[in-house]
Amino acid sequence: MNVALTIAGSDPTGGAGIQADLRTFADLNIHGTAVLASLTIQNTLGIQEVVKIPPDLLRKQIATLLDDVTVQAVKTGMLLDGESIEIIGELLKKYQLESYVLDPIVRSSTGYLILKKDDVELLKKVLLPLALLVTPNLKEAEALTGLSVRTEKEMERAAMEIHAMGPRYVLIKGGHLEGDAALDLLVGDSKIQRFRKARVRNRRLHGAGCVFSAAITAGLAAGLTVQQAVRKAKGFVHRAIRSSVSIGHGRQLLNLTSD
Ligand code: PXL
Repeated sequence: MNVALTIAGSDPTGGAGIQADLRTFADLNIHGTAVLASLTIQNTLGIQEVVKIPPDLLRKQIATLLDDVTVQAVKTGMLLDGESIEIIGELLKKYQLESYVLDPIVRSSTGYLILKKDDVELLKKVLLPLALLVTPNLKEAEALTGLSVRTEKEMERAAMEIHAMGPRYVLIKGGHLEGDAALDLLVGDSKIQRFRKARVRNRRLHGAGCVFSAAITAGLAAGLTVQQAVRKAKGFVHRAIRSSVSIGHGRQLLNLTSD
């Protein structure tokens, strides 16, 4: 059985976080394991509060699982503080987790600040060099580099800068770029690759970033290359966005039910 691990936050709406990651793994025929790093109090209108998991409990959850279970790929999502970042860095090394996808969440789609500036610096120092792939959106690319990232040219420059910080691959997601195509840029292996899909318009979504990085992690757990995993995940996310659903009064969620 191929096994993937998500270390992320709880989202009670099921649209993002651990809940969405596990459903994505299941949809892609991967057994999902999950360690809670944070929890949120939220509905589709936004986050009201975030709560971190005490560091010793974070460490014990990961170590106990990995002392027993072999995982083929791992992703991290919502991390709230430097101590969690340090613990995860230490354990990724200890258990030699090489297929590691870092989703560098800085703010929620509704604008709630997740990671403070000092902790973004720590994430860059500790986790970026351990990542096989990091998946910033435009705002996160700006937070990682201090550059403006609003055009295709600026995406290229930021991807190069982030690549120089140590990850094997960088995928900048251009979902919020102006224009008709959703363009993502993958840098690694001394190449730049472009992935385009027609943009699905007029959707105010929550959780697309989580589902994308979880789908890539599932592909890696199944033995795909980074390029293959990104291509397959992009198709998966595109379909789930096209059939996105409203369950409350705020943002829509990707449709992760199988048809
Ligand atoms: O989309 C980022 C994200 C990740 N993880 C959790 C979240 C959110 C956004 O709200 O709640 C748990």
